[in-house]
Amino acid sequence: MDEPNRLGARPETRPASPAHSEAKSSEGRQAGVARRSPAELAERALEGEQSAGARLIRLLENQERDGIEGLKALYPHGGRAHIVGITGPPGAGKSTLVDALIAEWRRRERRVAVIAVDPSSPFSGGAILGDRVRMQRHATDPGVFIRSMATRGQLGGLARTSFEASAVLDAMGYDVILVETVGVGQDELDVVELAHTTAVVNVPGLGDDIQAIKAGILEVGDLFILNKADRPGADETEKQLRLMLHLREGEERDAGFEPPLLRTVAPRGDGIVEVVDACTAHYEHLSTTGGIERKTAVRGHRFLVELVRELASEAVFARAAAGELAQLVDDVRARRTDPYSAAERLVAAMLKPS
Ligand SMILES: Nc1nc2c(ncn2[C@@H]2O[C@H](COP(=O)(O)OP(=O)(O)OP(=O)(O)O)[C@@H](O)[C@H]2O)c(=O)[nH]1
Ligand SMILES: [Mg+2]
Repeated sequence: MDEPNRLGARPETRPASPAHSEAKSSEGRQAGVARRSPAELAERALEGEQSAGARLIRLLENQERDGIEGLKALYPHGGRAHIVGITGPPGAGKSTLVDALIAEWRRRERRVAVIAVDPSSPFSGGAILGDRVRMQRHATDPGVFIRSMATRGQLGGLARTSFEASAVLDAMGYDVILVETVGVGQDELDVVELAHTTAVVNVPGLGDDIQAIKAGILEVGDLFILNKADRPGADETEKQLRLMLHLREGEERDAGFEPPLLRTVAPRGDGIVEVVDACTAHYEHLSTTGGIERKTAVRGHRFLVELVRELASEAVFARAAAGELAQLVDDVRARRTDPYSAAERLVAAMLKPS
């Protein structure tokens, strides 16, 4: 490392809060990491220490203060990673594709991080297990970082945790960050907003369903993958997809870039070189047309607004004495006042100089 102390912070100056010590953590080898201050974690993460990055991501996932402090220190170092979203229906082969894509990007000497999001199974963790198994061969490669996370259904869960995790991984110097998510509703659209490049995965035999499934996400794909091209019906599905892409023409998200449709057989690695080439071409297109800045600004705006909302409401409730809140709830219940007036009073109380 040429600049061993890029953060300019002395590790000893920020003792770890005892509240955050992970005595009950089952990951014994992380015990030392758990005792580190946010500044020290950030510094180690910048030096490429994966366990420090993993620890920060976990703190952020749990919405702990130390995670946010660490991210503040890391944030200025990011902005170089290419974030690629991989989305598509359950079982389409996304994890198998990601596994093959890691191998190809590694062959090109890129460092790769993966965030596999499972929005669907809050309890079983089944898909997450699947992700781990499929990407197992990369687990010991120091140039690869794989993190699975469940959103547990909380509102904006994916948007927030994947934004924060990708900011950490970006600062850590990963060249490519792959974000895998099952194509369901809002989570999928969140990924689109997070990623520079969105790959939409399809499989043969979706038949008429394809119309319904693709209605929303067809517009947002930068490239389309027809995986399981070894399965019957691949030609028919490709024909349908091409027709739909043709209908979409002229309303491309990034003018001048025509989203390719690529066939893959992920377990064999067929078509993977072409997918990586297409991702790279899309990123280059963005780079030369101001697209990176545009996307970063949109994402930054959205995240900033969300944070202001959160901080402002926290401040309101912190200022409202517990008794005052309870009184207002009671007034609303008894219709002595209405919820609008009650909310206005709480917010006005916060805005008053203390
Ligand atoms: N025949 C064939 N099978 C494939 C292909 N790609 C993946 N599979 C198989 O499809 C199954 C699902 O693959 P996954 O990679 O777990 O799919 P996924 O989209 O990540 O699944 P979820 O994360 O659970 O939504 C596995 O049994 C894979 O081996 C392919 O190109 N051809
Ligand atoms: Mg998967």
